Amino acid sequence: MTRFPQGFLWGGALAANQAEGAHLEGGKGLTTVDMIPHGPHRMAVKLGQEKRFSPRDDEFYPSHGAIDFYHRYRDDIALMAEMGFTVFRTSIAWARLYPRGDEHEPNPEGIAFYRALFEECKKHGIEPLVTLCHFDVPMHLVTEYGSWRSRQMVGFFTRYARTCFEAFDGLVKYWLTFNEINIMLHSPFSGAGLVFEEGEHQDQVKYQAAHHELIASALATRIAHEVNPANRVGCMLAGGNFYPYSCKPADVWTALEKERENLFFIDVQARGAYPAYAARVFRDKGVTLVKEPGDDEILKHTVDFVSFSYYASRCAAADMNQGNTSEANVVKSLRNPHIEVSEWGWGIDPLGLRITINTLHDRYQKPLFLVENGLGAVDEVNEQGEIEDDYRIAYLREHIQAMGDAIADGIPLMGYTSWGCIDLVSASTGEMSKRYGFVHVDRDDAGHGTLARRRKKSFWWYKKVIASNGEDL
Ligand code: BGP
Repeated sequence: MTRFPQGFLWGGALAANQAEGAHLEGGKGLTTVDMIPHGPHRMAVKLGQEKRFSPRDDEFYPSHGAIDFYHRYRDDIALMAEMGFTVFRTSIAWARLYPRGDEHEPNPEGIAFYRALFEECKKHGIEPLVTLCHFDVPMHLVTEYGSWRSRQMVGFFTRYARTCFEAFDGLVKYWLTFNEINIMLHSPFSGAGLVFEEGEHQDQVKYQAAHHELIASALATRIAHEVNPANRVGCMLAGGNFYPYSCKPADVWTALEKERENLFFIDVQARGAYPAYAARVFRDKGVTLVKEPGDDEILKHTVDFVSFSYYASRCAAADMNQGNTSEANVVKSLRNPHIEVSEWGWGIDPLGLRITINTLHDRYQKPLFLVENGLGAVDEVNEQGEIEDDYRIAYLREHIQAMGDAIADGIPLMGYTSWGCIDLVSASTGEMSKRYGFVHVDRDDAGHGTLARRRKKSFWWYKKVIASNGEDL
């Protein structure tokens, strides 16, 4: 039986800051992620607890070189085409187009780079799916304006978004505004460029910044439709349902609250207004939102589809101190005793994907796009020079099966881009040894290696999956 519809988009995903490298080439400015070092200070910087306004000489910054996709994208796209990709998700580095973020005119070299990249995709019959902001705010906007604390960011972002829609019109049709927008609550510097003063009311800062991002996202959606009505714009959620740790009503309630915290952004982006529960949540947290007249009208520009990442489901209880916890994808969760975990403690739960897809569709009634999913694992190159990543194949097989089940549940799913189709820098650890790819890259955690690309066993497997439109798993 055919489960995946004709025209279902198959491919893989990466992000500029985790792949391109060349962090100061082509006129690019420094971004938040270029300040996040590998090593002991990493977490404090990501949380906005330690100020970093320029890189230090004695530290290693994985984004600066990454996998050199900036210079090797032609060969890399050819590998994706060889697997039969019909979609390729990447992001535009805002600071390649606007190095400081507040210029009036874009940097032509940045536009030329992405034009060439998207043309390369099109040459191979691959549809680009492009994230406008994937964890990389230009640093000048952080130091000068306090990043998304400032309402002025709305103007900077929409100017940048318009530039993208106009410059790449006819090449790119599928757009995402902010990657994993909900992650800014958990990782405020890497998520939104927020740095805190000691003793500051962090929730106030975060939710005000969130409001600015939501306004910017709604305006960008409107602009995309004005520039070309064929444009399709999505929001992007760090997904994975919260299960109650037990059937105690208090645990069920906590899971519901966590779920709402997660879905808060998407509730606004997909339904066009703040959800009913927001007022009480703001009251409890002591948050007072500053809105401008007309904001509620702006928010009515909803997205065309809902995209999301799914790595793991999560568990919550009224008492989060019972049992073991995990921080899969930076969201605190109790360890679910009923499922296996990856080497990094991320729960492996394919049925959870079907549950998440069903929940999102019941709630939003919009087409869905799974734009990140995969298993981060250590790969060994054997004596024959091969990488037998059967564990990755097993993970992906089960999750693709779950996607097929959700389609059989009647849910419109547009496509699937597995995360890190070529090995890249891990967002959480900054390391290369946490690999997701079908293609291996010779680079280690300290940035050493030839950068040579090598097809893994999963490469041949995924090629077969795509060729059979998801039937031959
Ligand atoms: C998501 C991010 C990605 C990516 C992925 C895997 O949060 O959108 O950028 O990296 O998670 O996470 P990690 O790299 O930490 O394993």
